[in-house]
Amino acid sequence: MRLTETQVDAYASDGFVVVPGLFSSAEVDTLSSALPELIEAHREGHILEEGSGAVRSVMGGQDRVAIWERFVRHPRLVHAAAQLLADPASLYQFKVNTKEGFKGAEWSWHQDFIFWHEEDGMAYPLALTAAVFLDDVLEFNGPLLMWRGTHRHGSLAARVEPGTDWRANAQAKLKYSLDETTISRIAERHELVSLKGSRGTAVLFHCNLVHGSMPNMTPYRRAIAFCTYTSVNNRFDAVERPRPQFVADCRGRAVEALADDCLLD
Ligand SMILES: O=C(O)CCC(=O)C(=O)O
Repeated sequence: MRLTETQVDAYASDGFVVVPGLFSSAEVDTLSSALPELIEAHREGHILEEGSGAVRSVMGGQDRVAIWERFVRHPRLVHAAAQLLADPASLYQFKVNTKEGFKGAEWSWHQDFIFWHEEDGMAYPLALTAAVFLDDVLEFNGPLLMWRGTHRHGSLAARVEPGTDWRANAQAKLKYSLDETTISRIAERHELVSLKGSRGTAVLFHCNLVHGSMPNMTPYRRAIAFCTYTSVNNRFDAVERPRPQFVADCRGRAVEALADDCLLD
């Protein structure tokens, strides 16, 4: 699949592009029904919600469940990522954030690149994430909130929470988050967008886009699968405490895309 010129332009100016119906209902059914298997098969990748102990995120584990391995190599994702990166794409991170009904907590305001730069030595912001909705994302169940066009500011100064455990990077209070003064300044110049859509919708967003999400106060789960791709020409510098490869794959190997019907056969 190739994105249209309009979609490429939207990504360049807004820092994200929404592609409704990128995956069909049958494809999402397949993925959704394989989610419990992924969660069960890859316990070491769990991040739990504070308090309830519900699974907040499962990081990696795609190599343990065939359908998820096919998903990260799906040509609609891999080719779109390569097109926007203008380079062959390497899979750097895969995760599913489940945001369970009544239990899913917020994700504070942040940019992604600073995590990858500080924790994994990613040299350049040549990375994007494809977020694929596994559930209908409503205005009520904790949609992704994005400040349009903020990727153009580069890395903004983040507040740093102490801690070395990789799980702390993904708690409601994130390790590198943006403070109220920074967000208030952003609000003067940028529009805030809430990314709602039916299951199967995908959003591709730049690694310096400011984003977050609110808690899920409803009974409706909001699971989203995130595949982060980086350019094979990006560089990773050595870091003191490398994170597990299922959290950050820094090998820079080009992903070989599969056939378009790989989720259905
Ligand atoms: O799942 C969410 O609501 C937000 C996830 C997010 O911001 C991230 O993984 O960078």
